[in-house]
Amino acid sequence: MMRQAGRYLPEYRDLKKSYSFLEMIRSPELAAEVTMQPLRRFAFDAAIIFSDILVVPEALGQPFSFAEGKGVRMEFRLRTPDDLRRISPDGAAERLDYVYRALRRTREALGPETALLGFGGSPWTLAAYMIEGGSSENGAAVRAMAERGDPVLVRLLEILTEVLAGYFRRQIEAGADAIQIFDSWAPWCDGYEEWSLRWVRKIAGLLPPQVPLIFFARGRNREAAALASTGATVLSLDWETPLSQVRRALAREIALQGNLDPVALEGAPQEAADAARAVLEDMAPFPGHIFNLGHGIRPSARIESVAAVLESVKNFRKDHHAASAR
Ligand code: 1CP
Repeated sequence: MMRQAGRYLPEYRDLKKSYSFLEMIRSPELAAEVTMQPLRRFAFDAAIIFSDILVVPEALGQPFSFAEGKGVRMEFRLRTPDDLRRISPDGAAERLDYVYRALRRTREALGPETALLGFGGSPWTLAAYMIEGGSSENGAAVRAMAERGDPVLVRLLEILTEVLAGYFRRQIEAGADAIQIFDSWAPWCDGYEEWSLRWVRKIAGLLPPQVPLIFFARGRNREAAALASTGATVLSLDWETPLSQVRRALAREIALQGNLDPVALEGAPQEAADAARAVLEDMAPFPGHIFNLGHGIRPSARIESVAAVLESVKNFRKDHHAASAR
């Protein structure tokens, strides 16, 4: 449920011997280096900056740590008006300066042909981490607060919305060509419009309209029309449903990103290439497809299979262009 950067690459695991994850994301030099690692091996047409969604709660005053393999721990749980006074939006976007510096470095290192993605969590997903106090099985506390319309949750969502809009604007100024919003805890949200979508829509309205906004809402492929109503330019989808099925349920103006099952990269190269081709063929009749995994790449992905998938995508495009030129 998180992205995995280059954990499938030996050069990433080497760096990991000298630095912790948090040291790497806080250092613009190391974060840029980790972002570039896969690009040196593979001709991807986009890179996503190496960071984490939890840097935003930290900038608000709620630090976090990782229990290796055991998920996230926030320094406290935010549930009462008193807890709310422990965080502050003032200067939060500025405190994330190390992310903007990492973006600037990466933007300079990438060629003009390669897009750079900035990102952040949705207000709902970040509120869930902040209220639960870290990783949680079922989001019981945040769900209960939503259920009773708790003003602490409403205020927290307002704060997160404001800070995220500033954070994304600064990421764009620092060279991000597009922004991806991760709503990883969408599955916990009853009343999705009220507790998640309307906040994402507010953020979308505060960003420059020419910059693509990619929205990933885990487990919500079937509500694609509602996701599109946020004003996102692209929906990033998991592999629960074929993209063509989502496409048919939608107006034409929104692009779809996805949705190869990341497990396919653990298999043999030929099988991985075939699985990628199936995703491409499914969407071939429609405009506006961005090929991607349906979720983050896994540390157990095989390098040869990543290469085979990339080859498959490049060949498919070539064949397809040749066919339409005829
Ligand atoms: O060394 C390690 O163990 C660190 C593993 C790791 C990595 C590589 C974490 C911890 N975060 C990341 C990077 C990351 N996370 C990126 C950068 C790009 C990339 O790696 O390719 C991005 C975009 C994220 C986003 C993220 N962080 C999400 C949303 C993504 C999604 O797919 O739904 C979430 C939920 C997180 C929180 C997070 N970060 C890390 C973990 C273990 C978790 C989940 C904790 C939990 O809920 O139990």
